[in-house]
Amino acid sequence: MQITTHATQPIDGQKPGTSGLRKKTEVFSQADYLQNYVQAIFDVIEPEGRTYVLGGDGRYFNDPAIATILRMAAANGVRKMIVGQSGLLSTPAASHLIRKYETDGGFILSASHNPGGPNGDFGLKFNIPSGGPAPEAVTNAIHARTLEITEYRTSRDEAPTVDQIGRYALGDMEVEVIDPVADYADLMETLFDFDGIRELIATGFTLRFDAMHAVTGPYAVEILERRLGAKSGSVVNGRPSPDFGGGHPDPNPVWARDLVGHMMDPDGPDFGAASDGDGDRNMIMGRGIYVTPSDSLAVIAANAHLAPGYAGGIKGIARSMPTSAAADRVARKLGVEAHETPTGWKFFGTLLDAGRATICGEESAGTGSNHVREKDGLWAVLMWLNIIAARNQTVQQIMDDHWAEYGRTYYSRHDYEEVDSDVASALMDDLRAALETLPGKSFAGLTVIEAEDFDYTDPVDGSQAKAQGIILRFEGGARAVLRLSGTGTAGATIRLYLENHEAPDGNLAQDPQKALERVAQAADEIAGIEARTGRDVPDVVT
Ligand code: VG1
Ligand code: CO
Repeated sequence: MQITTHATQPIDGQKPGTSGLRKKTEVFSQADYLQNYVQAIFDVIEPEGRTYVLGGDGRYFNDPAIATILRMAAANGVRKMIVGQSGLLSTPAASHLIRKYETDGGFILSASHNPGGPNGDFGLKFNIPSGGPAPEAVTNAIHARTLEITEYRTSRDEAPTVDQIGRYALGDMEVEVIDPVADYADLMETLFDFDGIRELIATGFTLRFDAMHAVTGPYAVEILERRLGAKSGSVVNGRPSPDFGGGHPDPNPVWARDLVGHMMDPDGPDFGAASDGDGDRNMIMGRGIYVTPSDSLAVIAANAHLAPGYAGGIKGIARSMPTSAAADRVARKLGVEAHETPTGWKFFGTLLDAGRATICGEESAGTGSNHVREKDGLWAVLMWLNIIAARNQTVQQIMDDHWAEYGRTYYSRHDYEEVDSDVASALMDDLRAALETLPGKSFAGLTVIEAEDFDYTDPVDGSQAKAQGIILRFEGGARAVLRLSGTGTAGATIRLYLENHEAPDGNLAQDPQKALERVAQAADEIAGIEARTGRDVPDVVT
């Protein structure tokens, strides 16, 4: 095979964030940008003779990026690439394929819930042989390599098109194009009681799954409609589109407003769900009720044993630090380990590998288990359907029972988006500098009892992550967390996470925003969000 070596120069800013490298599409598609980054990955992972999985969420620039990566893989000595048909793979499906075929890792093209299109975002994430996102040691090495890169290699031959299933050659490299859905759907059948769910649906239980024009459409049609018998049309917006139908494929009450409308209709479906661009997030709703992701994690952990794949019980629960402590209460009751990690799925990998966590979750609509090494939107949907079928209860009844047993942890996240980066950094810096002075002081009638920056030491491999977010604890148990997003591509996003626990005999039927009003006010007085950003309301409330 003929290999071309291109001279290139380091490009600034190729530093992966919470989940891979994400940039504006126009940045990612500029000359040498993708190539530099991919070569930096290859320079770090020693690809000769190895096999990788490749696919993406189908957003704009997915196709040319697939072709570029195939040509570079061939030129870098890769033995085989396994590619989803039409370049499609959801993030959890890619993670599963990496594991199932015991490959050496995978390349996932997605900017997840960020909008797509020429004016949207693009992203690339490298996953390791366990199926999980590369840990920081690897992503740091890749970033370091981008700063010293002088050339990249690519094949002179064009890459095969990946629209048809089959085996192709690119020089000495094999390109195997596979059905992106089948392996994943088969895995789901091993974990959940498909007969039970099918029966539930056969008795008239209705559901609506909004794929938000993103990658889960084909997966949801196959699993929910074909294998489980939901009536045709239960999956809406199921055709992946390069710009997600002009929408924002983020499954939360703001961006999935249409689904919320259907679920709040007294004649609406019994169950509603949505997923994000790359299929790793989920939103769960019942008729008349939205389940916050933190509660969903707790309910799933408490009921996982009802699903065949988890019938032996769970070994531990891991949640990201900003996620509410609702799951910790479940862990305590079950007598299993509870872990609190920094934001981002990559921090769950060691715990899952070591068998110290079975169920993991994040407040950002991410839930999953040890079946793959990514969060998994449809997995969460199927887990809920399994729980509903086994308990023979509505979503509302399940939540009421859960709160009656464990109490209710009111929770909300307020996002301030596209804030001037300098203003956001100064806000965090000043807050960090003031931490020691806060305990004992009162704000909005709430006294701070503890104020700290979250530092994490991985209990399995001892790796450390510092300054992962500011935690403010108040007398009476309320908590506020502040951190800056690591997935945005324009300015900074300040995330303010709020929670307050109500005991089982307390008022379990409050409006969460009301229940959290004082904590929000106290956090704002402490951090000066409104004063510094000029924003009096958050852009997104979930
Ligand atoms: C956000 C979420 C985080 C999630 C990450 C990737 O990160 O808060 O919980 O793991 O997105 O999810 P950040 O740094 O913006 O807060 V996805 O579905 O965008 O890959
Ligand atoms: Co995602």
